[in-house]
Amino acid sequence: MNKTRSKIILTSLTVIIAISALYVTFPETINAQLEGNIFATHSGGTITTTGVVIDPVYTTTTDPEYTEATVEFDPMEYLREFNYGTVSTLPDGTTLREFTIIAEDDQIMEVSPGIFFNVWTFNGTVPGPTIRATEGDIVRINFINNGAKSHTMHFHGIHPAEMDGVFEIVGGGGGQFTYEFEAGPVGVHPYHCHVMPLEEHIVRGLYGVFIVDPKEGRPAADEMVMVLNGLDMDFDGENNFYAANTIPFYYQNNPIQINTDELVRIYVVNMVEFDPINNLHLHGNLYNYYPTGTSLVPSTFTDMITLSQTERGIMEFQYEFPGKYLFHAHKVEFSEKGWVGIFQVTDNSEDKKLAEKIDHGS
Ligand SMILES: [Cu+2]
Repeated sequence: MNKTRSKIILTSLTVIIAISALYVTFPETINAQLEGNIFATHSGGTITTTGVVIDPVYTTTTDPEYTEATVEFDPMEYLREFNYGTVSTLPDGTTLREFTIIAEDDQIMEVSPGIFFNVWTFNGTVPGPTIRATEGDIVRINFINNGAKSHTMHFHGIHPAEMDGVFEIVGGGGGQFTYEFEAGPVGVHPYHCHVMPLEEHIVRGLYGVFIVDPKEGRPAADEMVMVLNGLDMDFDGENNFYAANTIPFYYQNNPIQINTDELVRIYVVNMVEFDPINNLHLHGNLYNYYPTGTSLVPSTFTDMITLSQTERGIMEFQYEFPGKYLFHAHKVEFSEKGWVGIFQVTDNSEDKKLAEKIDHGS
């Protein structure tokens, strides 16, 4: 017992002496570390901190010019942005839609004021771009992996085994793979990286939405995409923030503008990892819900759906009364940690009547 104690004391003394010797030898290095590190902020400014850095491999720099790896992401833009690809017609008359998707795994995103997170991205954002095609189109994805780690693109849907993005690992540093398949079935599907450890490759941000429209189309609507996601800031296998489209509280602080008596269609995909379920409650209204969007007939008329990982569907509704309406996870922990937003409903029927009058010259 006494022997062990003296060993501990001796070891501690050795460590203290070693550190002191280091300070005498390299005082400048240690002082430089106390000066703090500089971060580029979302608004283009910089902050300096000596605080704990969440991911020291990627987030520290003393170069004030450092902005290259900073993610610029606007949830309001993402909400209604659909990518139809470069369109051409194949000799047999089929529509070909080509997309280039580039994976990176060293980007910094300011997910909340002053809170930086090392995200992994498809085309520079989390989620990646919303890829959209019509049933029967040929979708060709030119995938380039500019990350340091291996990645793939795994689409949910129907396609040949070698297009599944699981066994054909694409190496970092410029590895390439071309995914090509017929778009189907009709609906809303996730795509995500499928390299192990899968949980990490997903939770860091390598996912997005793939919409397959029916040939006959859907009725005209104000269309949006909402990816329900979470951020595990301290890598303990639990989410610290939740959101619709990545930035906690974004649509509460920046309400989504919609109109009375106008059909709203939301493609919603749950990508929350770690927590087994998520849900979505709409205030002052109910919505028609189409699970996975595969049927053109809704399965239910409700104000609440429950979704497990990668479960998704299409919501359709319209508001009769103008005003502010919340939408949020009814799992209150999630809404209080960021997964909450507001629809600002405007009655523009008078404007519409006026516009019609002008159109008819009366
Ligand atoms: Cu990956």
